Amino acid sequence: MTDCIFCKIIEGKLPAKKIYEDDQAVAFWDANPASPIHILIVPRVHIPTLNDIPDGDTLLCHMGEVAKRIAQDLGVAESGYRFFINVNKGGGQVVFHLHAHLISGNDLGTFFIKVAIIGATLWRKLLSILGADGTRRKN
Ligand code: DGP
Repeated sequence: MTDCIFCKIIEGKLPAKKIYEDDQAVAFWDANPASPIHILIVPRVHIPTLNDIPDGDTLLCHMGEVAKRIAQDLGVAESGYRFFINVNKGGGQVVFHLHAHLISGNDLGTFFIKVAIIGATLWRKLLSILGADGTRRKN
């Protein structure tokens, strides 16, 4: 596929921070990381989505093995990581060259959402105690 960015990365026509490669797959750091560790494991062959892998193909198995190996190399195999594939637009897939995500480390997005929820809850409680939100009954 000439206009596929992952094909171009695999062929070395576009830059990427590669971390692993073999005859079947290439792995590189995600350009828009969701966590401190965010690696994409990409088969060399252009397959648009998971749905396009023929039954019985061992490619997915190999991608899992690559993920395990990278997780070990990066020291997160024991502490833990996520390994997943987005499938089609409804599944969050943006690049239509099959790839798996390996994600680990602090999830700052989730952290800030939790802080915001706790902050909003405490703020509502404070307003309620002060009677500033109109919920406190006046005797
Ligand atoms: P997905 O939503 O599953 O299709 O994930 C696509 C990922 O690919 C997304 O996390 C951002 C990443 N990405 C997109 N373009 C590039 C690129 O040119 N270089 C690298 N390294 N990653 C890219």
